[in-house]
Amino acid sequence: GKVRAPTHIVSTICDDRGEEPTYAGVAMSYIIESNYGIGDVISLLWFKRSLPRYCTKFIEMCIMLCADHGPCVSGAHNAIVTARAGKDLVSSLVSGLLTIGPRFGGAIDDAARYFKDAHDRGLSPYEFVESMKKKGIRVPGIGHRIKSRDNRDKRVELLQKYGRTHFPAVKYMEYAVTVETYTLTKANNLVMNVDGAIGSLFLDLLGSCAMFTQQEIDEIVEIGYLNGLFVLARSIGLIGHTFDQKRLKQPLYRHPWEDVLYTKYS
Ligand code: Q5B
Repeated sequence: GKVRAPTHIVSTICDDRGEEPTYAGVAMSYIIESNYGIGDVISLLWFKRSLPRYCTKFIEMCIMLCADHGPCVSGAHNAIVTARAGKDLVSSLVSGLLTIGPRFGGAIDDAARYFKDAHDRGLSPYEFVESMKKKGIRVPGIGHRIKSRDNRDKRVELLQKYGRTHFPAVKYMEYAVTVETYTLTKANNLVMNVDGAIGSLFLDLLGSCAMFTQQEIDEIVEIGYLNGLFVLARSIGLIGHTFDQKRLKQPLYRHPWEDVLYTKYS
């Protein structure tokens, strides 16, 4: 009989061998003719299934709301400095992307992990936050440099409103709200941030749309899919900042001496 040569790569999301590529088995022409959006494409390529419209709209909201947050944030700053050093688009983009991590934009997966664990173990906000403090870990999804109790993050409000209106259940997001209520007793800027809103609401999406088994949810949270939403979204803004600097023909950036404390002591 025929002997199948062993393959070096196993791949399950996109098949390009036929007349047209398929995303998780769905043909490209069907995707276009059925008016699929970017949320549908993400659900096919990342989650390998077609999610209901309220879920794909939520994914699209995350992408739109996180696309940019001005020139002063870590990622945009890096992309701007790199573009002004005369580097190309890809270099400017990746230099911005490399700042995404536990403090900036990349706290979504950890927010989902910690909120899920604390909620499922029945910890009160006090028990959860104080146990994190004892371990010396900042609560992912909580805190912002410029947002505060009196200057709420509109993106968080829009996401919460969408979840409360369209999701069958929002227990993780409501738990995160109770955590925020507690952290706000400690400092005014310990609000739920956009990472916390997306992390907690995505848990609710996964748990309540009846499209994922518990094992699949645990795997998504463990692998860490959700920072991908911020990475993808913010790439749009970082590319925009790069074009902006080049269009404006901005010169090489040099940080002013006046803004550096030169000292021998720390
Ligand atoms: N404290 C975000 O800190 C920030 C605490 C906390 C308990 C916390 C901090 C943090 C968790 C990571 C997170 C996503 C670094 C943020 C984003 C996208 C963005 C960005 C943009 C965009 C801000 C002062 C005191 C200390 C700390 C305590 C702070 N956070 N305690 N849990 N979570 N959060 N990141 O203001 O006693 O003095 O030692 O790490 O979720 O990235 O727009 O800019 O779209 O681009 O610099 O929105 O919260 O304050 O670090 O000096 O802390 O507060 O322990 O207490 P800050 P720090 P103490 S959204």
